[in-house]
Formats: sequence, structure tokens, C-alpha cells
Amino acid sequence: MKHTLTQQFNRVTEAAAIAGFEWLGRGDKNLADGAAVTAMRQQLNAMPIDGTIVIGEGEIDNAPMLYIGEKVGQSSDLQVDIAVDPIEGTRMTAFGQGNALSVMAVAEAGTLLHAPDMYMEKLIVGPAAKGVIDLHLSLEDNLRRISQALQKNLSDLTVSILDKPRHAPVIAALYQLGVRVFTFPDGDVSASLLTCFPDQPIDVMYGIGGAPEGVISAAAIRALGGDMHARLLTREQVKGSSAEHCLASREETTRCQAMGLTLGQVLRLDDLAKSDNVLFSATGITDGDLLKGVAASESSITTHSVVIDGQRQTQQWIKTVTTPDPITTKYLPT
Ligand code: VTB
Ligand code: MG
Ligand code: MG
Repeated sequence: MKHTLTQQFNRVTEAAAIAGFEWLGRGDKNLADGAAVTAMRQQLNAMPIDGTIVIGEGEIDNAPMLYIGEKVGQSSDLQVDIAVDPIEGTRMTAFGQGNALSVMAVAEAGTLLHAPDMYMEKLIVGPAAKGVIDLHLSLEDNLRRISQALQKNLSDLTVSILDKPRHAPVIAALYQLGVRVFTFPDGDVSASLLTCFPDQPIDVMYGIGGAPEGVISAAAIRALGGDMHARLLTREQVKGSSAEHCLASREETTRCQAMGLTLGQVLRLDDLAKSDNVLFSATGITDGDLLKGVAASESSITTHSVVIDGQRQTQQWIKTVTTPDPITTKYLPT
């Protein structure tokens, strides 16, 4: 990706974060999401790319979304796959909680997993444990292999996991094994990335979250040299067999078949993000472990972002102070 393009891609998550921030603490997830989606779409459509949204978030909770298969950008010969989550953490934004981000991954066309918006089981580690994970094996076996690779005792290993009722048995088993467990209410993209930063205490991220978040995380994990295995799961497998969940699962299964995906198959990092020419951009909406959130004053708005470039092997940590447009008084990074 060209350097100027990386800056433009960062503006996409900046704009979405600012738009979402305007709905911070208003108790309405969909209004926040809708504003961020609109801002993201507007910015993407102004870019010199021929982009395809390969996976987007929204179907699971019927949120407004950038549609899977939607074309974005001013037509150009730069064909790219884009995975988006305009607000990763609509609940956190609506209720003023920490760790909400706007996130996006961009890669050469045909290299990001094209999948429906459904659930995904994820096992993620940093560079020091690359190559030792295998989702065909039990979680316990994986943790033993990881602790060996990291030359740590199991009791010194820290695993992060979404604090959801579906994970209660896994969390209990993790305590039995003696590993340290960090639970978090929402936002597994941030938790996934933290495995790749040596100054962070998390060694492993495990659990069932969203597939779009999984593909976006995979792009960053690839660029950061970590490793990831995943498995697509139906709503019924994750949430139980009510009539509604069974119907959703049938649709997910049909969509997977149409996209050439086999349910239950273990997806490796290469299946999720095939190319090193991959870019990840995130902007904080609320203060979190990865990034600070948007901060507004009378005269300016400040955002914090990270852009990770797999090809150039760079991380840019960007603080942007924007003043409002004097006519519209809107904060739109251009
Ligand atoms: C997952 C996770 C996200 O929402 O999608 C989760 O990947 C939804 O899980 O990071 P439930 O449907 O069980 O609530 C997030 O935590 C936030 O978007
Ligand atoms: Mg979202
Ligand atoms: Mg999300």
C-alpha cells in the first residue's frame, strides 16, 4: 500500500470514530452505528480504490451496515478487499463504557476471507508462539504448547476471553488448569491485538466472537507476526436451538455454502488473511487498552489511532487534532 493511502485509510476510521462519538452515552446502539457506517462509507467512497467489502458487521444484531459485497471507492486499478467494523463495541459506545474502537482492514483483492457475518471461534497468540497453535487440538493442549514455546509455566500464562455466558465452562476449566484469566465484557479485536505487543500481559486470546472482528483481527495479527486459528460457527451452535436461532443458522449455512466455506473447518491465518500486503487501521472511540478515545473541546476534537502496515512492517501511532469546519461546524477529517 502506498504511504499516502495508509493515511487516507486512517481517516476512514477517524471519521467513523468521531461520528460514533457524537452518540456516546445516548443509550442507542443503532444510532451510533448508523452514524459511523455513514461516515465510513463516505470516506471510503472518496478514496482512489476499487474496493469490495468482503465482511462487515451488522447482521448478527440487525445493525446498519456496510453490506458484504458492497463496492466502495472511486474506480481505480487498485483492487482491494476491505473488512470493516465501523463501531467495534456499539454497546460500549451507547453506554459510555471503555474499549470501543472503529476498525478496518484492507488487503489486495482476493486475500481476506469472504464470509457471512456470523460467529467465529478464535485462538490467537503473539509472534513468540507462532506455529504452535492447532484448533484441532483441545484448548488445554494448545495452552501447554504455547507455554512451552514461551518457556513459561502454565501458571504464568495469561489468557483473555470475552465474558459471555457461553464461555462460563471454558473460564472454569481455565482456572482449573491454573492459568491467569482476564475477562472483558466486549471488544475482542483489541484483546486479539494485545497478544502481539510484548509490553502487554496477555499471551493468548481465546473465545467465540464475531467473524468480521475475526477477519479484521487476522489482518493485524498477520502484520504483527502473530498467529491465529479460527472456526465459523452457526448461531444455533453458539446461542442454543430456539426457533429464531435455528432459522438464522440455516441462512448462515446456505450463505457459507454459496461462498465455498465448510462449516466447522479450521481456518488458519493464511485462510483468514493470505497476503502480507495488508493494512489495519483503528481509532479509539472510548478510552481502552489499545487506544485512547475521542476527546472533544469547544474548539477541537482529538483522536488516537494506530495504522499497522504488513508490507512496510510499521506501526504508526497517530494523534490527530481537528478543528471544525467553520460553516457546518462538523468535525470531518478530510
Ligand atoms: C462479538 C465480539 C465483539 O460483540 O461480536 C460480540 O467479537 C457479540 O457477542 O468484539 P454477543 O452476540 O454474544 O453479544 C463484540 O464484543 C463487540 O462488537
Ligand atoms: Mg460494530
Ligand atoms: Mg464488533
